[in-house]
Amino acid sequence: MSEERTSRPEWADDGKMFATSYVKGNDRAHLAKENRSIKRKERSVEEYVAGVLNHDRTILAQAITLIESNAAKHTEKAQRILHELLPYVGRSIRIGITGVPGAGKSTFIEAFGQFLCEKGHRVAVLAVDPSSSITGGSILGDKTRMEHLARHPRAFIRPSPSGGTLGGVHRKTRETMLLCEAAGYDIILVETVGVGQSEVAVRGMVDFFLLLALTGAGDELQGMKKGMMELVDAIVINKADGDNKKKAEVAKEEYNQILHYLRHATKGWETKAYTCSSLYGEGIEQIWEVIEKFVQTTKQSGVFEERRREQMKDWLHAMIKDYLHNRFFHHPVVQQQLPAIEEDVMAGKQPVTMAAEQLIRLYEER
Ligand SMILES: Nc1nc2c(ncn2[C@@H]2O[C@H](COP(=O)(O)OP(=O)(O)OP(=O)(O)O)[C@@H](O)[C@H]2O)c(=O)[nH]1
Ligand SMILES: [Mg+2]
Repeated sequence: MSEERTSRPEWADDGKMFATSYVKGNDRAHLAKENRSIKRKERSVEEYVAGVLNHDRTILAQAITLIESNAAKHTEKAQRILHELLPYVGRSIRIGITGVPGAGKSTFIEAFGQFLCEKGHRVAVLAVDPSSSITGGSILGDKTRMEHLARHPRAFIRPSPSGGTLGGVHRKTRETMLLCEAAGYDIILVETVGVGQSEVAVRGMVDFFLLLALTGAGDELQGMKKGMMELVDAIVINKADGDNKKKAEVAKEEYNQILHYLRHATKGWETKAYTCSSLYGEGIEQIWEVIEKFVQTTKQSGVFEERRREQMKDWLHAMIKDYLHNRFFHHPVVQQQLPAIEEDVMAGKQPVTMAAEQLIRLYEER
C-alpha cells in the first residue's frame, strides 16, 4: 500500500462526532475526492447566512466549525457571517447548567431537552468543558447519554470546542450560541462541569444559571463554596428517586435555609432549592415553570435586558484582555527578555512591579 496515513471520512461531519477513520487507497482517487470535498465545503458568506437562517443543520454545523477554527482565514469569514446574522440573534432563553461530575447533568439535559422539544421548542445544547481544551475532549460518552435528544429533529447538540485557550473556548461557545439562535433555537442549554473558572464564564453568558446538586448534602454543603451558591438562580437536588427521595427533600430544606442568608445572583429573584429525578423525569416540568417565572419577572423589571447588555460589555473587555495578553506574550522582545527578568524576580533581585513595568515599556517601545 502506498498510503498508510489515515484520515477522517468525509461524512464525519466536522470530524468530532465520530471516532472513525479510513485508510487512503489509490492516490489520485483520494486527491480528486479531497478537492471535491474542499470545494463542497467552501461556501460563500451568503450561503452560510442563508443556510443558518433556513435552519439547515448541516450548514449550521459547518458554520460552527468555521467559528471554532483557529485559522485566520476562517476567523475572518466567521466574523462576517456573525455580523450578517446579528439582527437575528438574542431571541432565546439561555440556560446554564453546572454540577460536579456525576451530578447527572447529561441525564438532566436529556430529560429536560426532550420535555422542551415536545412542548414545541427548539433546543440547542452546548458544552463548556475546560478539560477538553487540554485532552482534546470527546462527546462520545455524552452522545450516548443524550441518545434520544440527539436524535430529536428539534434538538441540536454540539460538543465543547477542543483546543486553544480557556478564553478561546469561551469565545467560541458564545459565538456558537449566537449562530444557534439565528438558526431558530429558542432554548440554549450550556453545560459545564463544576470547576470554578468555567462557571463564572458560563454565568457571564446565560440568563438563568442552574446548579445540579446531590444528597449527602451534609458533606456537600460544607464543601460547596458560598460563592457558587451566590452564582446560581436555582439549586436542583437531582436523583430524588427511590431510597434517595426522602434524603433529597431534607437536602432541599437545608439548602433553602442557607440560601436564605446569601446574596441572590439575580436582582429581584430569590434563589431556591428544588428536587428532581432526571432518570424518571420527575420534577422536570416544575423546573421549567420556575425558569418561565424567572424570565417573566426579570423581563418585567428590566433586569433581563440589563444583564444581557452588561454581558456584552464584559465580553468585549474579556476579548480585549485576551488579545492584548496574546500580543504581549508572543512579542519577540518579551519572549527574549522575559526569562532573565523572571529569574531576577524569583531571585529577589528586582521588585515585581518594577520588572513588569520594565517589560511593558520594552514592549511598547519595540
Ligand atoms: N437514580 C438516579 N440516577 C441518576 C439520575 N440522574 C443521573 N443519574 C445517574 O448518575 C450517573 C451520572 O449521570 P450523568 O448524567 O452522566 O452525570 P454528569 O453530571 O453529566 O457527569 P459528567 O458528564 O461526568 O460530569 C449516571 O449513571 C446516571 O444514570 C437520577 O435522577 N436518578
Ligand atoms: Mg455529562
